Amino acid sequence: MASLTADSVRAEVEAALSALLSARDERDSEIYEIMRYSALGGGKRVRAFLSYAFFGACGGREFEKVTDYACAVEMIHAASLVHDDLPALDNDDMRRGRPSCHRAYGEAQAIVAADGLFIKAFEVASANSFCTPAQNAAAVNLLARMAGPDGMCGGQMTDIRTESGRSDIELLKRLDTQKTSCLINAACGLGCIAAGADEAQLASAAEYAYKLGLAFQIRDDILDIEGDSSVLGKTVGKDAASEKPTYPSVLGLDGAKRACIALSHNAARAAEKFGANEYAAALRTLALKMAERQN
Ligand code: GRG
Repeated sequence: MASLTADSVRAEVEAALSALLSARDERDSEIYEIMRYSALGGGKRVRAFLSYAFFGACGGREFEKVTDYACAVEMIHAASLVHDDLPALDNDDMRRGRPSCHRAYGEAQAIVAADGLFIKAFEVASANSFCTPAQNAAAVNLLARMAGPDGMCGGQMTDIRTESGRSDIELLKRLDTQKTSCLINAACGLGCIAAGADEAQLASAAEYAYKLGLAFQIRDDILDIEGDSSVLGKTVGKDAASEKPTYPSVLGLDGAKRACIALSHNAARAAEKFGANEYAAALRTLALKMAERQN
């Protein structure tokens, strides 16, 4: 990779995803078609970018080492969006500017294709031929812990319970940390693992990830109020319609914006621990832009 930009990461990761999500037997073409619809249909690739940037910030230079790990995180993320859009969860008709997966293919097909993506991610991370078996084991372990019941799935379960309910900032912080920051932490940590980072670097990456992830989710909630559906590629106003507790509903819109800015500055400071190289600079810039993102 010549230089690390959002476009260069997107190109690398989407080419790799396309290769990884190709049916080996044409009788399996239906599930692969639906998995490709969900994993290749747009998306900012923020998580993949984080894997690449942490790989570089920890001294890694052969970026092919991190590609399969970045793809694994993007597959889990895509699977979670498919499930999140289902009628039993957020019931959203639009995702990434197109009909959500169940609207395009049917509910049963969407559930199963998301299961396929979720599990394919672990196959891919466990078999990264550019990393050692010990690195792959560490990568799979981190992914499982961050996506599972103590991470993203646990956060989603709390989210279901708190719908239409009362909330406070501590509950919301825990919920959003699990639902959103944990997978972002997996993305950052996998970049570190691919680069052979030490425990101190992994801990600094986690500090960055948890701050950035929370800022990311708060901005998501703010955009649900004042964002533009055509720019976001999804429906807006859903949180208010379902009376779902969010940072803006608990802190007010201005309070949520202040919290988002403070967290993005804290994340930028955490990135300073990685020095003055271009990758650490990209991590700082990403954090500082978080409070302004429009999609
Ligand atoms: C079985 C994999 C699986 C998951 C089940 C449904 C669920 C548990 C978790 C949902 C978690 C979720 C949707 C959290 C919200 C995270 C979030 C802010 C998503 C939006 O991410 P962006 O903006 O999306 O990066 P793009 O489209 O740009 O990739």
